Amino acid sequence: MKSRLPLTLFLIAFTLSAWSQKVSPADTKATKKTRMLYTNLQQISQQGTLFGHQDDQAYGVGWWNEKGRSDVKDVTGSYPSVHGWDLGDIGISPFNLDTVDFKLMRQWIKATYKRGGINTISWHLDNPKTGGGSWDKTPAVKDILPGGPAHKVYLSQLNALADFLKSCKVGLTSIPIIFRPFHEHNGNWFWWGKGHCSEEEYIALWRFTVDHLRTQQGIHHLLYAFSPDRSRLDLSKGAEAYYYGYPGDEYVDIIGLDNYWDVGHAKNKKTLEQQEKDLIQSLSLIHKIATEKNKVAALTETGHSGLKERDWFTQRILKPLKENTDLNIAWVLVWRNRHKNHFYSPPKDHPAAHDFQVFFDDPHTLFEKDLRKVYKPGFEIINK
Ligand code: BMA
Repeated sequence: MKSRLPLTLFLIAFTLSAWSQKVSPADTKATKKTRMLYTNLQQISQQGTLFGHQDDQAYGVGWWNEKGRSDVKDVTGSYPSVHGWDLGDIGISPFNLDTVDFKLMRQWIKATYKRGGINTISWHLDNPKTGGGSWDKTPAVKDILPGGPAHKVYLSQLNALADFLKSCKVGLTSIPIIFRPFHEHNGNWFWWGKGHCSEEEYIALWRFTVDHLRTQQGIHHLLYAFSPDRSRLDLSKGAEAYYYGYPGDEYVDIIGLDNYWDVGHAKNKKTLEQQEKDLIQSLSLIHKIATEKNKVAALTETGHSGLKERDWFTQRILKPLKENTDLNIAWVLVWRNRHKNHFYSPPKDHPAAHDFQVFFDDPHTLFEKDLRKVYKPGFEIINK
């Protein structure tokens, strides 16, 4: 009889290599559902790209807090699959910096989870030293670290954030959340940004924050997203530029990027072709880093305010993603629809709505309706 040894060895090696490539969260105590979400995000990124929208259920162009409404759903019939929220002003006010009621936000986070969508939270944290907003650039990072004169103030803000995150539960299950603090830190517009603290201080702040949430607060339902801003990232320097402020692999799950620059930013004078090349280069950079580190890459913020280009979604986002399916970008998230001059997904009847429908119909883009079981083994893509 022919020996089956080579086949058995091959199968063992194959299983081991598949196993070793599976991502696992930086938090070794991450909950089962958080782990599942992370592995599913990795798989999703190999098959398509999720679509995300900030504050999608809270308001849109010309409406505020209408049950079940969403500008994205008004056009496509589906909610986005990724829902962005922001905890700026938590612990200080019942409303976030953009006047979203935190109680309602919690309900929308729960509803999203129950429908099978994904929640991600950013934090436009007020300057703990001055009480001014995130854009108050008075240097503060050094002073809020342990031993610093404003450490207590920061701790109380962080603990308020932790209380909210802990309250995001359905029954006994904590809802997995992608947490994206201190974003765009390579830019100089926030108090945690470049020029207002040293790189070491920024890293210390990130690590302190994550350690505190994990150890003191016992929070294990978070995936952590790191997201520098493309406009301040020199692509010719590649990974070296990306790693400015990188707190370490034990502190990051999502290799993110905010990129409004290569998708038609008003100040970007490069040709469309060059912008597209730069976008692809920037996504290929995060893809490469994520692959090397066995993590997941995402375009954590993008968009074109006011959508003056009618075919922005298909030409600026879908085309580059479809032509480069090996980029493995788990999601793209566009910013909020505040009013008729500040919105990123087209309201119904807007000239860009038809193109957004085409974007939605494309098999590559994944909305909430297209997904099942993102928190379970063997997630499924349906409807496409
Ligand atoms: C900016 C704008 C602001 C908002 C901030 C935080 O891009 O939308 O109006 O306060 O994001 O959401």
